[in-house]
Parts: sequence; structure tokens; C-alpha cells
Amino acid sequence: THSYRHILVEKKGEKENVGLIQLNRPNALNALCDNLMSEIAQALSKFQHDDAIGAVVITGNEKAFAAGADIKEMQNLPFADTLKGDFLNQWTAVSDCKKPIIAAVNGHALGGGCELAMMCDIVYAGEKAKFGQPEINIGTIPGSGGTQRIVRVAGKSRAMEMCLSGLPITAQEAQQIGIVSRVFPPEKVVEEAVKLGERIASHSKLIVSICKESVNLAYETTLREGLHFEKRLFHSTFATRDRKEGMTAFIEKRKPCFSDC
Ligand code: CO8
Repeated sequence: THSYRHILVEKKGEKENVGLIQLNRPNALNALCDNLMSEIAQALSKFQHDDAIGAVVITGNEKAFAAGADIKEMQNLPFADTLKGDFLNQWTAVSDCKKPIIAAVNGHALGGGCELAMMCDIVYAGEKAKFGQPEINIGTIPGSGGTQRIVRVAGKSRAMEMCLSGLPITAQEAQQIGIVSRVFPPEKVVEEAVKLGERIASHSKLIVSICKESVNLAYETTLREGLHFEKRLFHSTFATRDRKEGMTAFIEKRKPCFSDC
């Protein structure tokens, strides 16, 4: 066991196969200070190396998922230090994780909080959640994907509107434009995210990570390269025991027993 200062970490689900990370700086609306992001990176690394874990849920509280990077920490930061210290570089731990991550968002998901949600593979939101990129209000711009990921899911006009106006959008709007896949009553969001995590964790963890890698390629490469790589990854599943077991179980009309290899 490991104790953290700014996050709570536990295992959820009937089989304890879903990792839950709850951001826990309620007095600062879960502002994402450097230490908090380091702790997320550490917790994700532990879940990554834990063979029992098949998916991870990241959540905040009912008031805030996260109100952004910590403005108090950034206020007096000189430019040279942002470069030298690779300021906020550990944020990539979230998008680099090989296991699926589900964001369960209630309340404010602003700035880095909105970016953190969009780094996750699936976003579930409560009816009162708000998503926005308010950096422009404080003289800066999104620094962890806000200007990039919104364009890819919702197009240029929406991305420009959010990033240039600094105004937040509702959970319902975020769902319409594809940032969020489902909206629930606030008290159900984490439960539903864990349920989805359990469903994902019931599959072969090896094939799940190959599938995640392939979907992510759609973001990061051209269609031609993506289709080529997808085909190779599909072929590679034929080198696994779980592919053979899955198909055999179907033919034998029984449940597959995956061994993640
Ligand atoms: N950083 C630090 N402290 C914060 C932050 C924050 N982002 N947000 C809220 N807090 C603190 C407040 O200072 C306040 O603390 P205190 O009690 O000590 O004054 C406490 O949380 C409660 O906040 P409010 O009193 O403001 O609560 P309200 O309910 O009145 O307002 C809002 C809620 C509207 C969410 C408001 O707090 C707000 O506008 N927050 C700032 C939102 C924002 O601008 N976020 C963007 C930050 S910049 C960013 O995220 C850049 C990301 C770059 C990532 C780069 C990675 C490489």
C-alpha cells in the first residue's frame, strides 16, 4: 500500500479489477498542482503493473472534477523555468497509459481539468458537469491538449469557440459534440464508470490494450497509416492464446477463459 496526499486510490468492482483514482484537493477544487499530477502518474504506473487491474477510473467530487492547473503554482513561474524544468511534463503519464482510463466527471472540468478528462479514453459526465478551456481569461492558452483534442473530436469552430471565448459548455453539449459519451445523474457517474470498467476488465487485458492502441492511432496518424497499422495489430492477435480461446469458446458455446497472453 502507498499513501498519497492529494489523491485517494482504491480497487473497485466485484472482482476488484477496476482501479479508482479520486482527486482529493477539495479546498482548491482539485486544482492540478505538480504533486497531484506526480501522484496520478505513480498510481497509474502501479495499476499498469498490477495484472489484476483491467481498467482505471479517474474522478473528482460533485463540485469539481478539476478546475485546472494550479494557478497559484504558476503565478510567478518564469518562462525559462517552464522549459528547463519541463513544467507539467508528467501529465503525459495519463495519455501514455496502456490500460483503458475512464473519466467520471462531475462539476467543473476546466482548463487542465478538461484536458485531463480528454486524455482519458472514455468520458462519462454528471448532468451538472461543465467543460471549458478558460486559460484565455488568465492570459495563457491550453497546454495539455485543449487546442488539439477538441479540434479532433468536435471540429475547428467548436474548438475555437471554447478556447477563444473561455466560456464553459454543459455536459449535454459536451455529449452532443463528442467529448462525452454518456451523461448520468451526478450520483451515478462513478458507479456507471466502474461498471463499464468491470465489463472492459472481463475481456482479455492483452487484446484490450492492443485495441486501445489501435483506436488511438486514428487520432495520431493519417487514415492510410492507421488502417495499415490496424491490420497488422489485428494480425498480431493471432499470435495470442486469448484470440484462439475466444473463438474456440464461441464455437463450443461456452464462456471464454482468458489468460491475458
Ligand atoms: N488553481 C488554483 N486554485 C484554484 C483553481 C486553480 N485552477 N481553481 C480554484 N481554485 C481555488 C480558489 O483559489 C479558491 O481558493 P481560496 O479559497 O484559497 O481562495 C478555491 O479553489 C475555491 O474556488 P472559488 O472560490 O473560485 O470557487 P467558485 O465556486 O467561486 O468558482 C470556478 C469556481 C469558476 C471554477 C473558479 O474557481 C475558477 O474560475 N477557477 C479557475 C479556472 C481556470 O482558470 N482554470 C484554468 C487554469 S490554467 C490551466 O489549467 C492551464 C493548463 C495547462 C496544462 C499544461 C500541462 C503541460
